[in-house]
Amino acid sequence: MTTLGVLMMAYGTPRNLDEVEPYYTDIRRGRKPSPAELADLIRRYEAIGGVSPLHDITERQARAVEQALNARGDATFRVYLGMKHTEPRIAEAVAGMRRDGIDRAIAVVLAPHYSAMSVETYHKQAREAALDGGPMLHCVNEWHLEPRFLDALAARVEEALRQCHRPEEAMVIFTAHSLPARILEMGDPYVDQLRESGEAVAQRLGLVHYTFGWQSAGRTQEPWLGPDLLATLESLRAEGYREVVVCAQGFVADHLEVLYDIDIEAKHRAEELGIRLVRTRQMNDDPDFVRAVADVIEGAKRDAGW
Ligand code: FEC
Repeated sequence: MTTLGVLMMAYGTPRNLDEVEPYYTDIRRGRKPSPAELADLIRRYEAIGGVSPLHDITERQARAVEQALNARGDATFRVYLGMKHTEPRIAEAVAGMRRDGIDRAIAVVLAPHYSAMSVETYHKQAREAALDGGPMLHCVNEWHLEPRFLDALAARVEEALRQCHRPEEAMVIFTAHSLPARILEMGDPYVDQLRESGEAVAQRLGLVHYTFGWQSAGRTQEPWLGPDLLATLESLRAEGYREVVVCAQGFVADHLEVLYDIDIEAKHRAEELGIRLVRTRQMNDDPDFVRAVADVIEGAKRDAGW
């Protein structure tokens, strides 16, 4: 049986506080942050314990998905991990496949919803790295409607609602990373896809009270998609809501944007407003999520005719 490569791509995170500056510079495409911007980001990492757990979680996700795929027995898969902003880089993962004689690979990003400003930037790096000698890549653009992913989201929302005093009166807010508002003029599918997965979860659970919110907008001059989660909390309070469930459906792991932006910043604002905020459990390397990603990869293999 020949081995099929899986290029699993994720955001990456600094492994210690000294790595925050080069990381931030990379995110800003080579522009160094100002001392104040850097200090603010370091402060946020310190608030979650100094480092983000994202790197460990991503590695566990990759190992678990490889095991799950190979346990199915239809083909042999080898997963290579490539990060957008830290080591091991996407290009290194592609070079590793070449060295190991892998000639075909499924490329998948650990982010379910497609945008030209997110998922496409990973694929671009992967395609450029593969130009020089392969492997041949089959890129998965989106997988936000993968049934087992929706089931996993629904199970987590249901679990969070059970922690509410009055679940039937709580508002569920589906959040995702904001992006510059100019994606709307570009005809980008990101916003629609977030609605689709949120609606699908709401339908599975028969939710009456649910809405959408944006989080973690970048600190740049241009307008970003809104309303921000903090503003959403304020309007919900004005409408009389006292309990909310925040489901960060655009992220699949615990990391800074969840552990700081929701667990510290949004919870603090909610408390000030007299709202109880319950966050849904992230996917991490939970078996139900691992199965969902394995399904995505098997589906892509079929689509590619491999
Ligand atoms: O735990 C960690 O250390 C890393 C968490 C992390 C994840 C993540 C995911 C996404 N981002 C997306 C878009 C942008 C855009 C900009 C931007 C900026 C930052 C900064 C940090 C950061 N992001 Fe991120 N993002 C994570 C962390 N992100 C830190 C810089 C400081 C700040 O603004 O807070 C703006 C770039 C610019 O300035 O030009 C745009 C999107 C995702 C979700 C999809 C994915 O995972 O790729 C979209 C995790």
